[in-house]
Amino acid sequence: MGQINLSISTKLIDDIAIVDIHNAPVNALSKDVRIGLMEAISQSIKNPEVNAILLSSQLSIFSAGADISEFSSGDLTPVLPDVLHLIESSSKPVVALVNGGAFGGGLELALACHYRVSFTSARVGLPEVHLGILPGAGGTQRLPRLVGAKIALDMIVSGRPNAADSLEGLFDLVIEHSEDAMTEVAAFVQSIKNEPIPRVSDIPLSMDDALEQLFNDYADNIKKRSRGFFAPLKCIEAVKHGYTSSFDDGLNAEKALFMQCMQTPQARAQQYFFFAERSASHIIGLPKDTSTRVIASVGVIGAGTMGGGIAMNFANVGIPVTLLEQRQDALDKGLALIRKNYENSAKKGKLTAEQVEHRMSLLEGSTDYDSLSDVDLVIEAVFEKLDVKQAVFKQLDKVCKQGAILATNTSTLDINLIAQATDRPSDVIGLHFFSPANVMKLLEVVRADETSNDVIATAMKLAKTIKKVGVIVKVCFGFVGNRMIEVYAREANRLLLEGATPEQVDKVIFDYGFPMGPFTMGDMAGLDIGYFVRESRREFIAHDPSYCIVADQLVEQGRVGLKVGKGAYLYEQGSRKPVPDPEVIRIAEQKAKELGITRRPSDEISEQEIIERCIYPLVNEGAEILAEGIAQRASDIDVIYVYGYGYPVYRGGPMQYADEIGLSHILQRLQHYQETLGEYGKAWFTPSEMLVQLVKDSKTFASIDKE
Ligand code: 3H9
Repeated sequence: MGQINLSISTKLIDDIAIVDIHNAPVNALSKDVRIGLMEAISQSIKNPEVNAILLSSQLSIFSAGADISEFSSGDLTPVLPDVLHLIESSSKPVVALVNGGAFGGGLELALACHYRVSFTSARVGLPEVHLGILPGAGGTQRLPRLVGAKIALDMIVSGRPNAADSLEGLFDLVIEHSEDAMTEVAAFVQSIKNEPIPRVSDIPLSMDDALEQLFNDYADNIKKRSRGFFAPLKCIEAVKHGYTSSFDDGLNAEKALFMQCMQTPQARAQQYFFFAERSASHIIGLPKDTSTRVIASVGVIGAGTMGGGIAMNFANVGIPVTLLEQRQDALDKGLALIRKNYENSAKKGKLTAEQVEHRMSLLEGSTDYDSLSDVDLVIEAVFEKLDVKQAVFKQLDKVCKQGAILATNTSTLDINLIAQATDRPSDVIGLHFFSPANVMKLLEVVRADETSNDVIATAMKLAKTIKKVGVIVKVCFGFVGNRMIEVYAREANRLLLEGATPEQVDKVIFDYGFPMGPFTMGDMAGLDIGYFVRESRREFIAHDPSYCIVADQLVEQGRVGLKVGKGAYLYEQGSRKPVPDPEVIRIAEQKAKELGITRRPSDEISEQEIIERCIYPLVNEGAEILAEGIAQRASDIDVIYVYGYGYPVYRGGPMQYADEIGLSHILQRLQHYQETLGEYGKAWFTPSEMLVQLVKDSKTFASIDKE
């Protein structure tokens, strides 16, 4: 007994061997842990003084499962299923003490033990599906034997964690985490040590008509809900195997399906994204011990859709908000809209009536700037015009207390110029929320030249508090997300002039995995929004007379999208379903003629060309953004694209997608369009120098992120 290796230690208490895992921060089941567990269990089985084994954790989490960073390394021996086999076949009873979270392989480890005890506070789940894989250490075979097919499918296919005490059949004992807890656990182990050893794999499973129906319905539903994803259907297949074959055959089927998933680009992308999301919170050059400011109250200026959505984020986590508007009627309208949103959530069963009232009670309306004198943070969400925002910040500088953070929700403007309207530019930062602000997970945190470190650290921490993913970026037109979306929208619009139809482009982009194509998205957001942005920078796009010219024409005709029933599509009264409109094609034909652009029949514009024209320029712009240091890393750009723009996570984001299909291919296709699209190609398809250099050096975006 003693220290087996750095991650595993054992001690003998009476006749119970306690095997402790200690692999901070989350007890990932890394190689060292697997080796140590095998050694500790084998020793305990051989030791005549041991009558039972208690597997526990020295951290507040039981285990986050397999070490995801090892998946790409190749050397996975001893493999986790072998460790679990040793535990399950042990001649002495093994009890898992699930003291905190048990996820993926962590839960599978507990499932292979003969008994499971948990604290009521523990949460457990099999989140492998979010990594593009399925549970590969027996989870698809053992979990259904304890909780039944329906709950097992729900857990494995959704990947969502559950409270340990909500899962009947999974635990033999669930106890409060009190001072006496360990005495209770010890008594439990003593009570079972001489009992015949129960093994989950011995529980029989068999198929019947009702189960067959359940599996079929589940698969039909998932095909729609998880469009484009490979792993969810494989999860169902693996669980189903358990009902039609022996335990060992089921394990073999699980292993084969696990390997099949693991080898897909989706698994690579989703595992990459897991780490991308976590890296985003690490800010290069920001000392770890940077202090943060307390944000106990917030002011939001502008009670429109954006301001209201922003305010809801804070009310949702119990932070009081003062919502400021110029006029009482606008304020009343804004507050009524927020109430309606909350009541809609209540109707769907997501909130109780009391929660709605509590959240509304945290929102106080005001038309007086002085009411912001004591708040810790102000976020303005007023009209997107520099002089309007500067006037707001001048006013804030006068009324806000010292130490308050002054934030702008601008999506395109120069925050340095906004900060200069105050005498405290170090307190000014951009907090760019994405619409609908109470729903979208992304928060672009924009550091201006003089923003202080503690303001940045506070903003990043705040993002977590309001359950957003904060990504730090620097100031440039549109920051990262909107700067790149300009490129994508430009190209989609140009394709219209060349002969494609809105529904054709939208279908290709939808099939690629986005929730909707650029024309549907434009109509939903309002075509006037993009128009205002273009109006603010006509001089920068003047060299391309074709630039979004159809969209401009639509706006000038009042066709600003869904809200007026027509934009790039038509909408019947009360319907959100886009209906193709020949008038849009006519406008495109006429504009193409005026500009001397040769049109092609739409069926001569291939799906591949649409992808290359819309997605590859995103990659090129991303490379420019990296070269300019606007984003810290390529993976931050991907996080922005997945959480802010609905880029399919199973492709990892534009930069990971580019790495996956090869940067030299991207470069070669950009050069192709640069050469074949005449003046237009020369204007917009010049490859970024960074991309050219990466190809020359045989590097990838991921490789430079690691440098
Ligand atoms: C699996 O088990 C496969 C098996 O079925 C079959 C095998 C044969 N590996 O999220 P946090 C790191 S697949 C490696 O910020 P939190 C993370 O990167 C696995 N590293 O903390 C971060 O590092 P850094 C199935 C991991 O408290 C640090 O730990 N399991 C792993 O907000 C803290 O993480 C999962 O998918 C890992 N498994 O949340 C669970 N997990 O500080 C994945 C975390 O350098 N993990 N790290 O940025 C989670 O969901 C969350 O991390 C957890 C804690 C809820 C556990």
